[in-house]
Amino acid sequence: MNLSDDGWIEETPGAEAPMVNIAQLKNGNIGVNLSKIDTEGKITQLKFVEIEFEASDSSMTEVAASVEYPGFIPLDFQVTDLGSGSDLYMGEGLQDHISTGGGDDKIMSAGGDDVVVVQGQGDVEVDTGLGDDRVIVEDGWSGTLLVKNGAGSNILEIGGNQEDIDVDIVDGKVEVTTGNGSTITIDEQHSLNTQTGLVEISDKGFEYIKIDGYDDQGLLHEGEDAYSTYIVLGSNDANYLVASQPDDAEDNDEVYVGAVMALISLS
Ligand SMILES: [Ca+2]
Repeated sequence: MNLSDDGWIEETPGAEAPMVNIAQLKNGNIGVNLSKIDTEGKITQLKFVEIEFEASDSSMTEVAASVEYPGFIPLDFQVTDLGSGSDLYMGEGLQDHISTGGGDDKIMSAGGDDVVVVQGQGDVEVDTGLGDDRVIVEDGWSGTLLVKNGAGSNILEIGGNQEDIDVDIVDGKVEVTTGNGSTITIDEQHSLNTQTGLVEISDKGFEYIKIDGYDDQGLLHEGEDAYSTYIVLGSNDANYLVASQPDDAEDNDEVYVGAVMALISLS
């Protein structure tokens, strides 16, 4: 895009078209979402901003901003930004977007396709409930995180440099040690299929963990070099793991299946 002198944005021929959605959120604030559409019609999420409008003086305040809103977002999320203190938060049976703001938080996001963003520092428990939920651990978070999901297509994203991420099974639970030594414990990631005798990813587990690619100097690969790694978590048992192509994976991304013994089927 080029910025012309009068402030209008002219579209560069052949470039990806921007798309802006503006809608009122359920908490009364205004949600503004920016995404782009490539020449093949694929939509890429760029930025979401929540704005509080004060009618008495027509002032607008940015309440929250994130790149991480998933995909082409419906703007009817119930958006909640918790503060830096230790919060106990019970979501509703609809689409919650909850940011912890740090602290020893306990989040129950209940039904709906929820997004929970874990931030700052603290010992956090997240129960996403039923639905296709996404737990995003922000770059810079430290502490302990215990995640329980209900049934659904659940995804875990871990921000920051995770080139040295470590995954282990402790007392039957998956324990992820992140690049800064924090631990993420995942309850009921695996379940035994009694018919095959093989251990599978349970419907309460994460379909995959998404991390971004960093270079040898510890810098995030950006632009054309940017890529993400999708980790499908096996266990120490004989596994049957299905590594389906993640919806948001692109050409240069890699899907990594981690297991001691695994029968792998790509679909
Ligand atoms: Ca908090």
